[in-house]
Amino acid sequence: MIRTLSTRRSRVPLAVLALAPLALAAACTENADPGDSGDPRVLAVASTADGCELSSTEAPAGTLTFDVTNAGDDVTEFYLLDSDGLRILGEVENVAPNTSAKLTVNVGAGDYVTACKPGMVGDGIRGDFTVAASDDDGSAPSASDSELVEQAQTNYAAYVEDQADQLLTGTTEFAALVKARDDEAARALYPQARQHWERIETVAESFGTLDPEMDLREADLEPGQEWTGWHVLEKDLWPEDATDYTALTDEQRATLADKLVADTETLVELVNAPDMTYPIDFIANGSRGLLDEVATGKITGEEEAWSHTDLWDFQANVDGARVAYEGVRPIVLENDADLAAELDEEFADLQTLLDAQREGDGFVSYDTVGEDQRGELSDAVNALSEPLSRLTAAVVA
Ligand SMILES: [Cu+2]
Repeated sequence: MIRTLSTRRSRVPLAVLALAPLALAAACTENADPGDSGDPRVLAVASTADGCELSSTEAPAGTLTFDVTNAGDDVTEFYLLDSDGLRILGEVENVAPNTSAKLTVNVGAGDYVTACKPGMVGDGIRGDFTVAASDDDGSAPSASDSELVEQAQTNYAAYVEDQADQLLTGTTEFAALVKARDDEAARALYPQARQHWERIETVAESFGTLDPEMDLREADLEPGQEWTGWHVLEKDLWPEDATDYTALTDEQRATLADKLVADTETLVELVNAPDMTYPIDFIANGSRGLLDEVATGKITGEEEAWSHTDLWDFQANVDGARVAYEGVRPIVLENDADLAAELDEEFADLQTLLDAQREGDGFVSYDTVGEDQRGELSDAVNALSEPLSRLTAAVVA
């Protein structure tokens, strides 16, 4: 694993993290000042404690400039994300109160999501953004290879931070439910909170013991090793299939839940370290690594042995693999366009099979997925795995 990491300094004190507001629903509205130039590709963004207002929520394709003004009391960030809210196309960080900063990004026609993150923690205040087709297709023909690499690395670091922030929000909420013995709500939140972990699992794995402390499965416990993390609580929330199981005491639950939150805070600190970078080959290898996670842990149903929420993890690993791939795709397009076409197709095929297993806002229980369907999923993972194994060579070429 290649990573650069020096100080463990967080940008915000942990006490502030614990108080981060849950700002999910506020939407961007169109009542901010219009861009002063009258240019439809220049958008004004007003970030406040609980708002993220754009002068317009649509623009023509091409080079867009977001002029972000921070009218709140906390340092803020602004992101432009893909329509699924995962992959970051561009971001500005560290916008101090009463200052402004510009994000310039080439954007093609399509649906996107904008987000302001006052306090630089939590889920952010998200809204929809539409880019209409124009005579400019939003590609950046002049970008050199080194610029594409630089951009992919910056955007990937921002994606990891964003997922870690959302993981902390979800984990904090989950821990509180576990401690309060609100088991029904904890069971509902468990797979949702964990998807942010599974999307960046290969990054978490690069941080020494953090991964086993947070995500170790009972079957992988070594003699004498203490079992902590998500899956101990999973078993206590779904003890139905366990034999001779002794439920956790209130105190045991509290200790485990508090440790899970503390470990997540550590993860957030690590990924927010100012000089944390992910080299381009780390990103490409991470894409394949996440797909390997699917092949070894999710297809078999080993990851969520008690909750059977494996398909959520499956989807999250695939999300993470796809985001990493799409981030480096402009480089692949230049170096090996056939490989890009093959990967696009295999990712789409696998997604079609996963979509067939959706139920409500999630997925069916994995113990109801028959051998035939598991076999189909496994074949699609293998079909994607082969071209994905050639990704790193294509981006460092
Ligand atoms: Cu996992």
